[in-house]
Amino acid sequence: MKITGARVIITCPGRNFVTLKIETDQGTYGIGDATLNGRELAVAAYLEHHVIPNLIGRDAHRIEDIWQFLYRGAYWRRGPVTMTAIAAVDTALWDLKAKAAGLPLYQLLGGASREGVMVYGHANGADIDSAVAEVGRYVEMGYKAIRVQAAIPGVKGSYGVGRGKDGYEPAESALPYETVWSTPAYLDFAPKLFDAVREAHGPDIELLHDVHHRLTPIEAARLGRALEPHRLFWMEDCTPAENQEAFRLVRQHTTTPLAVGEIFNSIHDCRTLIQEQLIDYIRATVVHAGGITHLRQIAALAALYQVRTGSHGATDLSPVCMGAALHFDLWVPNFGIQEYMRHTEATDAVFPHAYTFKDGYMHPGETPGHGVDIDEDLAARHPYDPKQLPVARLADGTMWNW
Ligand code: EZ4
Ligand code: CO
Repeated sequence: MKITGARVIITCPGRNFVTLKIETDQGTYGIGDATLNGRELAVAAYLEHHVIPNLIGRDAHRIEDIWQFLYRGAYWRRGPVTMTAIAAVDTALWDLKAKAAGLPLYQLLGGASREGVMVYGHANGADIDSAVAEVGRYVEMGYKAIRVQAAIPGVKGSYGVGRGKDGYEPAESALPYETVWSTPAYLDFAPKLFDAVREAHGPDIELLHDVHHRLTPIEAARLGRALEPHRLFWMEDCTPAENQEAFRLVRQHTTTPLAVGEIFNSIHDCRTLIQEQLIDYIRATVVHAGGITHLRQIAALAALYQVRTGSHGATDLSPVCMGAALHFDLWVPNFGIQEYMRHTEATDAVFPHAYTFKDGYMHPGETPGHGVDIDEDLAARHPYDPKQLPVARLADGTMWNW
């Protein structure tokens, strides 16, 4: 099964997606997600100029060797752009191999370890009451687990909350929208939000919350403690994780479970976090962490330390990543939960897929491959629209972590 061609397809059905399509001499093709929110063209250029010329003529079955060639062979290792490009190749090759075998991808990984993949949705509110109502809407849709975010009073552009449009999509303008961050206002507000949600919806529903890298370790420890009575499923990205040792301090002070990893691209980003059992869930994804080939190494390391997976699944990860992630999730022994932020109808139309949602669980389907396709004619009708993620500043103007 020789690779005869590879192309990058960029489309914007409401938001930007980058897809790699690899074709073979068998008349088959595989696709992989290559979307890096706000930095799409960097990955596209890396693929077009530096990766695709290396693929032509290779045996598409040699997934591991191609992965090693692109990783070791590049000399300049790791980083989000490189690892997203490698992930796109890897995902497309797994898609091809599974199609060649006539099997859904999860069967090649080792078969199903469970009947369905528990997912969590996003309930966002402009205030506490609307967040509580939004949780109710997700409960009615069947979700067993729900992430809750609400606008902090007096704080411009709180993370995770839409600003008057349908659906939350943070990359909303060509140049970054400037938000303001106030740690004192947030630390005062967050426990009140979860008081109200637990009071309205009871003890059974699983609740999650994303701090989005905003706190220092000691502030994160304080929030974790304050939220212990609300029994969160996890507190996410409570402090930046470039310094993995920072989590030692958080861990010493709270039993609230911790999740980290949506911006990680390598096993080395989380080695200390996992080996010292500083986290409970690792959120690395197929698209940003080197594809299925690398993510399964991360998951295997995590399994040794009872750390479970909780892959990122925001709308900037395309349905192609979602499909591949669901195959991974159905197999991976130490699965925890999968994020599922629903795509728009326009996006789903460009990416027809076999995966389904029912009663809080998803299934990748039984279509050979990862079960996600791209309608190229429709994709071509949605040209690229440059958008970047917001930035955050403190009240005095100091740049902060968005
Ligand atoms: O801000 O994917 O848990 N989900 C998140 C996301 C991220 C976006 C950035 O592109 O934190 O909403
Ligand atoms: Co997050």
